[in-house]
Amino acid sequence: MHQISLPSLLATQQGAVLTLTLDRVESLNSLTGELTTLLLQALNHAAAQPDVRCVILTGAGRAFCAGQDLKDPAVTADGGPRPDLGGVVERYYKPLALRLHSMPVPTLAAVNGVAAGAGASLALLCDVVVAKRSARFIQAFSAIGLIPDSGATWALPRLVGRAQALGLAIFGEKLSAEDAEHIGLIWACIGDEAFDDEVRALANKLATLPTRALVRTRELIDEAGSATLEQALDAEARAQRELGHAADYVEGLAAFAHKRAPRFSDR
Ligand code: T3D
Repeated sequence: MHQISLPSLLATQQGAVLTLTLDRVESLNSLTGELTTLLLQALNHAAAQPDVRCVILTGAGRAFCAGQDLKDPAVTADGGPRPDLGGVVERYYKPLALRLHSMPVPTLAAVNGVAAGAGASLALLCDVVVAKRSARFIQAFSAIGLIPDSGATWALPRLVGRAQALGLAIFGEKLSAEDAEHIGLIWACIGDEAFDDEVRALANKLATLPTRALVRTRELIDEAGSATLEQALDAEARAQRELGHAADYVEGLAAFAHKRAPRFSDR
């Protein structure tokens, strides 16, 4: 096991799985400019490592992430000039959201506790989202007079449809992990006791699957949301052509023929 501890972010690699743990426990892992920058750097680094085949995003302590640190001077007025929140979004959240959503490996959000505001947005940009039964999702933005950001206006309606997306965003109520699974916001709600083991098993599974095909699958499903059927079919043909020439397909066929587990290696 390889571990790097940075202020507010912990990076641990076990085999092909990199776990990035938000670590500002005293403020429920809320996000500062420093933490979002460290997370972006860690994701960029992971994207360039051929031995990383899955990234887990999780939180230390009892929370996943409470969103923007509302005590950070960058976003508080404190009697001075009003902060430029658009600038904060453009500088920190936009690059982070784009990086997370375009990782060349599968991403797994392990929502260990409350995920609020931008914390929930980041989780929902991961490929697979699982949550502890005791965790809660909160679109906390409307309570402070803001709109859902960090990709939430894009991800929410895609995940749960317009009616649920608007309801969640407008009322900002706590949504249980069980209900989040029920409405299709997340992949699975997992009992608290089994959570760590099941997250590890899921991540190990993701790391053994054909990385490049998984990433193409994410891209095609997201693009298809705003494509015609014909455009989607064309995009599928292009991707299938590429993957048909890749090593993982040869390996998949060989494994099938010899009745053994495949050992995928493409990135
Ligand atoms: O602003 C911009 O740049 C634009 C971008 C915005 C993106 C966003 O994310 S906006 C949304 C920001 N997040 C929130 O509004 C959530 C605020 N937090 C809460 O509503 C609650 O803390 C929770 C529902 C998440 C959890 O409640 P609970 O009762 O379990 O814990 P708590 O007692 O409220 O919080 C524990 C401590 O964490 C507490 O500190 P203290 O009093 O013990 O010293 C609390 O102040 C701190 N904390 C929680 N959330 C934040 C925070 N500190 C700073 N920023 C936070 N977001």
